[in-house]
Amino acid sequence: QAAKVKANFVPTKEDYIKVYNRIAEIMDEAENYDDGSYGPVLLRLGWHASGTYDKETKTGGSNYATMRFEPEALHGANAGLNLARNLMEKVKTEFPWISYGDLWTLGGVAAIQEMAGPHIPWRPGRIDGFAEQATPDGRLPDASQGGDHLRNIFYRMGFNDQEIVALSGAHALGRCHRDRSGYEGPWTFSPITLTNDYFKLLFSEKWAWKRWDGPKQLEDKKSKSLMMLPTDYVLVQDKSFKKFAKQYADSQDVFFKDFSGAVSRLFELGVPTEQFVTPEPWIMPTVEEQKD
Ligand code: DDH
Repeated sequence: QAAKVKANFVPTKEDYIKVYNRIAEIMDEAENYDDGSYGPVLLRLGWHASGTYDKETKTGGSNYATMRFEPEALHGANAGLNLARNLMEKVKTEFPWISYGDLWTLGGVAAIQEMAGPHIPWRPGRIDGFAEQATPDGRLPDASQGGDHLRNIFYRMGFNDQEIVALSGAHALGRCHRDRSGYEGPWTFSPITLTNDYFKLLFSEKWAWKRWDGPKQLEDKKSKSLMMLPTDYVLVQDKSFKKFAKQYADSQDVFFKDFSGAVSRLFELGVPTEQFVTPEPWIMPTVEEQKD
């Protein structure tokens, strides 16, 4: 594979925009899949590749794309992400010069931006690593747990309460799949458009434990078609989390601003600064913006 890459080829921002555009195209080739877009599952790939970071040992994170290797590929939290990795593999064959870490995080950026979210400042520089650099199981959040667990997991990555809440707003997108996580259903009525509806619904709806044979999850009493995980519901139970959740329910602009900052940082976890090709992250234009 590497032999096919011209030795002196140094990709520019324009080259990365081409990759972004190809990802955006593939995202839409999903007529018969879920809600009509692969965007949500691509975002989940970028997040799970990054969210393994441990600031104490400086291990994990998006640098080495170790989810390519077993056993990390088979960790319970990553169930279903083989689909997203396979989609990204198509892009990789067309642009063999991009590293997997850059590709997967750029996929997350494209997913958010093309699903009407804010710009996510992003820059390339991640390198492909080895199976030995893979992280142990248990670094990603467990949806059945409470506030202490959320804090343990996200403080380990270096995030604070506000960032935990902002990042969780990603659940405005996508859905749970019985055959992946055991949970079932979407969080919002518009799962392929990023909005602050996740926070609005947490406050506006009455949530009750779903009566079923699956894992403990909540459903909205009115439509019975939406869901919340125990870890989602904690955001309106815990006083500190609730304050930020209310701010985001009240203002999509405030949510977008904080979400953009937190995701940008999330996607850079574990990448030594000197590896980045530019001191300032780029703003990648959306497909729509490129038409102007
Ligand atoms: Fe998540 N998430 N996530 N999540 N997540 C699931 C789906 C999606 C948790 C558990 C689950 C974030 C935080 C948390 C997305 C993005 C992000 C599913 C369902 C579970 C379970 C998987 C399936 O069955 O297909 C928990 C717990 C947390 C937490 O404790 C905070 C964050 C921070 C993000 C992010 O992107 C920044 C997205 C998108 C999905 C939808 C995937 C899909 O296929 O649709």
